[in-house]
Amino acid sequence: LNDDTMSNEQTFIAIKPDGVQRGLIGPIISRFEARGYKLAAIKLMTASKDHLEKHYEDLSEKPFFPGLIKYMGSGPICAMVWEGRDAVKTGRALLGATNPLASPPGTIRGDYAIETGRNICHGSDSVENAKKEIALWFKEGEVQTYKSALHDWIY
Ligand code: RTP
Repeated sequence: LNDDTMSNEQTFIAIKPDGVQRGLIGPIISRFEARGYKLAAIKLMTASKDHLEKHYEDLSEKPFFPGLIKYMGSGPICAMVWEGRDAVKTGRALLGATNPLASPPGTIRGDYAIETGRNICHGSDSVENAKKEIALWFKEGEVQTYKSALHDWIY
């Protein structure tokens, strides 16, 4: 049994509107659960333009920014916090590459997507950004702390 701080690492994972509308919430959640991560928060939310512009503020100068904001606001997003050892880096590995065509089969994008502009999911790219994103998408009290049955068996 190992209680190091990395096993408490949290990442923000979102299923984008195309992923929600295609019925991929279940399969995506299953992969994080099967790998041994613990769900700490989840909600469906249609995000405002202002909220999405904050979420993607680092990309505001990119030519695809307006289209990205429109796509992300086109329907509900499934916002989640997943917790466990190395959750940020391994979460990105489970999602695959930004361009789904560059993402091998076995990854979420490599199995379910073919367009960068419709790549069904988002994952934080650093621990620092994960903290920012979790604070943007969730209020205090919406992120749960509990000991799951996984704990004794995965760690
Ligand atoms: P995300 O933040 O959604 O997890 O994606 P990422 O880190 O893998 O990629 P990033 O470069 O941060 O881009 C954010 C999202 O913008 C859309 N995008 N479109 N048309 C384009 O060239 C283009 N490039 C990026 C994608 O939806 C990407 O996930």
